[in-house]
Amino acid sequence: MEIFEKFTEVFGYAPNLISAAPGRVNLIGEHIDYNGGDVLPFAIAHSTYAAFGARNDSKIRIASSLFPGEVIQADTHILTPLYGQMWSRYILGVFWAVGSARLPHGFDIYIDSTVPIGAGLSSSASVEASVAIALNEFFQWNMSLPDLARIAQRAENDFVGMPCGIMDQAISLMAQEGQALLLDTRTLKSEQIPLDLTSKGLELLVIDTRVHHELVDGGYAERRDSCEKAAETLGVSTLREISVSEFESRKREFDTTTYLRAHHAVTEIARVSKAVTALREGNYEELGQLLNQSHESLRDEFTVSCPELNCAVEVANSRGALGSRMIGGGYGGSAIALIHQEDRASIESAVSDAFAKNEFISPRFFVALPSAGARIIQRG
Ligand code: GAF
Repeated sequence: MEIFEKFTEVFGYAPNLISAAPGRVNLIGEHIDYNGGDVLPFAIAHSTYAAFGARNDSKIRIASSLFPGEVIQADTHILTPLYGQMWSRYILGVFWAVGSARLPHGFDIYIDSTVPIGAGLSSSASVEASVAIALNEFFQWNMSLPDLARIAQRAENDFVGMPCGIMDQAISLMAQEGQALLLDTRTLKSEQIPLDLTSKGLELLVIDTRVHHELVDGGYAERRDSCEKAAETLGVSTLREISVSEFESRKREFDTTTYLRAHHAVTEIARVSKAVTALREGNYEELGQLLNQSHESLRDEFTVSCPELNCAVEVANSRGALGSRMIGGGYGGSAIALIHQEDRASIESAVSDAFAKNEFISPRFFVALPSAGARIIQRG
């Protein structure tokens, strides 16, 4: 295995443990995980791989194929938020969130990843999940997957400084092959929902616009604030607790921006439940319509889309997709299109042509298949 050799080359000895954790596609339920709603993500095959070698002191050294030549040095006893280079914070943050009292010693760590960075496919959470699952295994903590997800989220919120919800960490840890995860983001109770598009002649095409987003900056936090403010105005703890009709009836209590952002959230929460019904009934036309409505709402009300994502969605739909939408935090990254398998080549070429015509960077495509969650792949 390549990561085994890479670790050995950098640190001069063989690793004790190797873990893997996937990126994700969110089928529907965008910007809902910090509003207490249900979300419906699934894991993709692209994963982060992490190799660990136990040390006999409290030091941590981290190297990665993504940043060749750099070795980040830290110590489990003196970690403070924002320590280290940006890329290493997703790893160090998990150590910090676990707390030095639980860490008898440090590690040498090598990180490799096939999850495209900044593509809205949750590369950061896959790094956190690969570290959380490895530490849990190494020290035999027997923590539940939802508890590990909370630790990983805390790392990202308080060590990296990105006020994300829990969806990405939870799906990376809790995913099962062939299933989407219906996740209640308040309780982390979940249900696996079979997602077998292939046998229906369908597939989910991921269109990576290659426009890179940076979620640590203000847009995400601002939208989260608007939703929280709206919940406060309504006298509820999260927007999940308010129905669409009740929300509409109190429209006058909000300024336009807050209204639109919160309107996206309450309608998107309702769409997730409709999407689960559509999936259970095998009603893919309806699922496609819900993806389209989700995109329109993210584009026009939540305003987190961008010209490249809108172009991908419009062209895919005009070439026969049942429905399409941007996924993830937005401002770039990827879109998904629910398509008939036989349309894939023509949709890919039409989207590529439209991108070229608009002078956008060439997009990348892959078909997303619901894959397994975080796991230990080798013990030394
Ligand atoms: C990002 C965040 F990390 C998630 O928590 C979620 O809010 C998502 O954007 C939007 O649904 O991936």
